[in-house]
Amino acid sequence: MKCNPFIIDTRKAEKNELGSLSVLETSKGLLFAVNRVYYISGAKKNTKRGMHAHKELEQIAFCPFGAIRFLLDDGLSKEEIILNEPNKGLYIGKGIWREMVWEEDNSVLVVAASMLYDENDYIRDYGTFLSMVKSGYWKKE
Ligand code: T46
Repeated sequence: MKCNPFIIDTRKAEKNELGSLSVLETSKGLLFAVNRVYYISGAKKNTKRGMHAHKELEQIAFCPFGAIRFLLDDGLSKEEIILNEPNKGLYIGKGIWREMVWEEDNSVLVVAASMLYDENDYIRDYGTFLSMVKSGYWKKE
């Protein structure tokens, strides 16, 4: 079953003049076993990325520096979420079409992912995504 995206608050283990240390641990906010971490840096304001959904992949996205707007679409309804706080994560499960827009130069996107990179898990055509939603692809579990 797919699940709508939602914000996860990381635990602040430290906040003082040395900075802020935020953490997610297994069974305390980290919702799946992490098999891959990737990050995107050096993107300019108004950069657009994403434009795809995943068949099975679950992810938690963080923006520890800057601001990134997520356009999220489950095929029936759409929502926008801005990540701009280092202590917030955004859970994005399977079957969610996502687009990301860089709101500030050099905003950093860090992602913890449940699976290794697999191009076969991507749905990069919006029409195909909508057909899969309509056919109940994510309801058959
Ligand atoms: C997602 C959003 C939030 C790899 O070789 N290994 C990897 O782990 C990843 C993530 C990408 N790549 C290659 C595949 C493409 O040739 O890097 C290139 C750019 O990937 P893509 O166009 O999919 O990047 P984004 O920013 O559109 O999407 C990425 C993730 O791919 C995707 O899973 O949910 O960030």
